[in-house]
Amino acid sequence: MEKPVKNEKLKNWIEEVRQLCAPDSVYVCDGSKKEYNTLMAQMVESGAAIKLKKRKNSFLFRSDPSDVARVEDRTYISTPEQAQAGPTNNWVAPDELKATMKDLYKGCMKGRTMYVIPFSMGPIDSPIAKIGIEITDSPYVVCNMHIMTRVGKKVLKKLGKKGEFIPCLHSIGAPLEPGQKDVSWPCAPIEKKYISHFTDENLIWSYGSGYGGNALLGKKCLALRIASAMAKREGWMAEHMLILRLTSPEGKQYHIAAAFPSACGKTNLAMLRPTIEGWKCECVGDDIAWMKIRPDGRLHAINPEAGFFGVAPGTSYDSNPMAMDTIKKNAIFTNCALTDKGDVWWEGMDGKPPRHAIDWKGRDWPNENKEVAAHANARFTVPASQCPVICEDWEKPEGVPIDIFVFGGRRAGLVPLVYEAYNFNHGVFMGASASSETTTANIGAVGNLRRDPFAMQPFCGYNMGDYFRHWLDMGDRLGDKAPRVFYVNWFRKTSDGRWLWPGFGENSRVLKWMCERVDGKAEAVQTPIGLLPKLGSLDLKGLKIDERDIHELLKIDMDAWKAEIPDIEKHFAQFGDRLPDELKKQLKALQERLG
Ligand code: GTP
Ligand code: SPV
Ligand code: MN
Repeated sequence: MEKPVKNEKLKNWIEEVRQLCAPDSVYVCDGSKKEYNTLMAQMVESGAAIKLKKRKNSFLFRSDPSDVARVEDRTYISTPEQAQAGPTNNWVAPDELKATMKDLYKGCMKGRTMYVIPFSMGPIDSPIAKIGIEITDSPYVVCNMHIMTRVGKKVLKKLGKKGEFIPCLHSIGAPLEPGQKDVSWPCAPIEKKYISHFTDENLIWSYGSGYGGNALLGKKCLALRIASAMAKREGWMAEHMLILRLTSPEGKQYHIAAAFPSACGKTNLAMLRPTIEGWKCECVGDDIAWMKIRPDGRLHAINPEAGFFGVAPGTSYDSNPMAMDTIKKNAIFTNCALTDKGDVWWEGMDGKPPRHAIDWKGRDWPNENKEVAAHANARFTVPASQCPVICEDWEKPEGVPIDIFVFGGRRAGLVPLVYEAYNFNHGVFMGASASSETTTANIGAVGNLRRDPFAMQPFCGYNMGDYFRHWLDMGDRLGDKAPRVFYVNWFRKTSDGRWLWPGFGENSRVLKWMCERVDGKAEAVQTPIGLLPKLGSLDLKGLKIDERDIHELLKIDMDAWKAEIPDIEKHFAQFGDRLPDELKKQLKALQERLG
C-alpha cells in the first residue's frame, strides 16, 4: 500500500476501489508543482492538452462534444427515503443506485492510473474546513483539483491516522483494452453518467463525465450538496454565493454574499471594479460560501475553494479586467478557441475576432454555419491567489462577517434592478421564490424560466422545504445581527433585446445603495414587492443612461407581478407539509400588497 497514507479508513478505501476499478497503478498525489508539471507534460505528449505559446504555463483542453457541462438530469441525491431528497432532486434508493454504479465501476480504470487526491475545502487550519479524498482516473481532474482546492501532503498530515474525510469516487468511465489507443477526452455516454450523493454517509460517486462540477468533486458535489446536508445537521450554511468586500471612501468595510444561479454573474460581481469614486472592491470568493455564526453572534463566511472555474465567453478587459489579469498565467482553459498565434480566444473578448482560429471542436474557424469558436460554457481554471483584487483576508480561518445577502437571477422582464426585503423572513421568501432563465452551465434547454431558490435548485443536498426552514431558523438565531437582504436583476432587456442596465463595474452603484441602506443613509420607497430605491438615491453620477431606461428598471408592473403568484404557489405546493408556514404567510402578504 502507498506509504504516505497512514489513515486506516483511507487505506482500506483505496484498496477497495483498486480492486473494484482495476487500474494499472495507484498514485497518491502530493500536491507539488513537480507533480502538476509532470502530469501536464504527459497530457501534452498524449495530445490531450495543448501548451499555449502566448500564455505562461497555460494549457488548452477540448472536451468531447457530449461532455461540456454539468448534467442535472443525471445527478442524484440518494437517501434511504425519497422524502429526504425532496421534489427538486432526482432520487434512487442507495442500494439500487450503488448496485448499478458498482457494475459500471467494475474494471472501469483498466489501462489507466488511479490517482488519490487528498484535498481540503477551506484553508487547512480553518475550523470551518473539511477534508475530502478524490479518487479519479483523470489526470485533467488532478491538475484542476490542484488549482481549485488545497491538495497534498499537508492534508494527509492533518487527517492523521484517525481523522475523518469525505470519500469522492470519480471515474471517466472509459477503460482501455490492451493496445487500445486513448482519445483526447475519454468519457462515457450520457445514459451511463451518474453524479451521485449519498448524503447520509457523506459519500460521493461520480461516473462517466470529466467536466467541471461533474468531475471536480470538491466543488458542487462536496462543497454544496454534501455540505448543505451537513450544514443543516450542524447548524451552519453552505451556499452558492460569491463573497466580496466593499470599502467606502470613509474606509468602512461591508461584506456581501450573493447567490445567483450558474452563469448569472457571480464571478463578475466578485471581481468588480467600482465605477463610483472612492469605493474599493476585493474578492473573497466567486462561487461558494460556507458560513457559521461566531461568538460575536454574526455570520462569518469562508470561501472553501482555492481557485476560480470561471465562464470564459464574455470575459474581457471591458467586462471583467480583474479576471483577465488573473488568467495571464498558470491557467487551464477548456473548450476555448485556439488562435494561430498560440493563445486562447472566445466570443466577447476585447478587440476584433481573429481572422482564423481553431474552434473548440478542433476545426477551422470561422465556418460556413457561423458557429461559435468557443463553447458557451468554456471555462478557465486559475488560482484565486493570482487575482489582483483578492482580499488580504480571503484565507482568514474564521472568515469575514457578512453584512448583506443578495439574491438574483437572469430575467429579461418583470424583476426590477434592485429591491430590498422588508425584513429577514421576507428576504427568505425572496430567495425561496427566486427565478431565472436557464443557462449553458447545465446540459439541457437554455433560456427557460424556472424557479431556482437561493440559486441552489441544482445543489441542495436535501429536501428544499427543510432547507427553507433552515434559512428561517438561521434568521431566528441571528436576530438583529442577521444580514440585510436584497434582490437584483442585471439582465433586464428591452423588447428589441438590448440590455437596459450596463452591468459589470456599474453594478457598484447598486451595491453602494445597499451599503447606504444598511447605514440608514439611502432612501427607499415601499412597494408591494419590497423597498425600491427612491429616485435620486441611486448614485448615477457620470453614467450615461437614458432616464426612460432607469424608469423601466425601477418600475413595478402590478399585473405582471400578480400573474407570478400562481406560479409561486405551484412552486411552493410541491413541498407539501415541509413548506414552512412562514413562507405561506409571506406569499399571502405579497398577494395582499399587490391588491
Ligand atoms: P458559474 O460559474 O456558472 O456559477 O457562473 P457565475 O454566476 O459566476 O457567472 P459569471 O460571472 O461567469 O457570468 C456569466 C455570464 O454572464 C458571462 O457571460 C458574463 O459576461 C455575463 N454577466 C455577468 N455579469 C453581468 C452583468 O452585470 N450584466 C450583463 N449583461 N451580463 C453579465
Ligand atoms: C456552476 O455551474 O454553477 C459552476 C460550474 O460553477 S460547475 O463547476 O461545472 O458546476
Ligand atoms: Mn457556480
